[in-house]
Amino acid sequence: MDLKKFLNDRKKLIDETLEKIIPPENTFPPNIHKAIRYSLLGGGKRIRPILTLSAHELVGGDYKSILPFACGIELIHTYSLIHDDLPAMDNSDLRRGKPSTHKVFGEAIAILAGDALLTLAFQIMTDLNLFNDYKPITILKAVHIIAKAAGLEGMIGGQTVDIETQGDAFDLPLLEYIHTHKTGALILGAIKAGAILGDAGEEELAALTKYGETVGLTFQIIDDILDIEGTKKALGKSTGLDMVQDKATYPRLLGLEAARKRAKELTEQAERALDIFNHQKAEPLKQIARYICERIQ
Ligand code: GRG
Repeated sequence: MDLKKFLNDRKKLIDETLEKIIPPENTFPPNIHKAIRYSLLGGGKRIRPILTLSAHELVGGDYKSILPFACGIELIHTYSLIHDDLPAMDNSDLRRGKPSTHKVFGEAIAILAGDALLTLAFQIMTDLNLFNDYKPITILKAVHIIAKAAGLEGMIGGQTVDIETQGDAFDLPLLEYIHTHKTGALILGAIKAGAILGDAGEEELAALTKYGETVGLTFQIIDDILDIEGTKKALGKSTGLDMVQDKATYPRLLGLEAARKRAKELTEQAERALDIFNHQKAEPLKQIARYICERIQ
């Protein structure tokens, strides 16, 4: 399997769907619509919706019928990036290779664009068209998973602890709470929602949950490593912020080498979790796990 082509093809489909589901630029009021399009389109790896589509396919679903739902998760992710870049949060000037949303549109519009993306995501994930192909209870369960992942029990919980513990001494349990919630929860939620929409059986869902937990944590460990080793140009965002902001990160607790080793161990666990599936069908998710561990941008 050619992973690069697979990711590019899926990204293209996701980008086309995003373009269809968000309002045109000239919609009134213009500034917020411009800000939404600026932050959402033309950048981003789209890894979360790709994971949703792949988990859905792995349990026998047709990924094309959940494209808008998967894009809803990308909207939530983009909102989190806009808010994360604000001066009150990470205070970052660069995102996806461009000036951050608040740098171009001002803080008020950036906050509102984030809020609008979050609510629009739930509007899209509950669009009536989805009810032609999926049972209401299945859609409800998938939306519930995403709400939990994005909210207090997930991303917001993690972000809160991340911010409130800056400058403090930290240990592994605190670090893993931050990572599994701030970043891991939405990645895990994206995978579980795809599986649930595909009517995954209990064993399948447990395997994909283990996969999602390990891949989600790996994603943030690598993000921490790239904050030290990566370049602004390749990443399209500012680097070195973790050290300046005195943040709890894997490399700071364990050192770079041990952080990489932990990411590799987790990736092996992620791949093993998928052993219950047909080898060929599980290949995309296995390769995505390796890509997350080895990514350089
Ligand atoms: C509600 C005010 C308010 C703020 C919320 C929840 C939140 C702020 C921020 C979420 C935390 C966050 C942004 C975590 C970082 C996750 C991460 C590694 C982002 C980068 O993801 P990639 O590499 O980015 O997938 P692209 O650009 O490829 O989509």
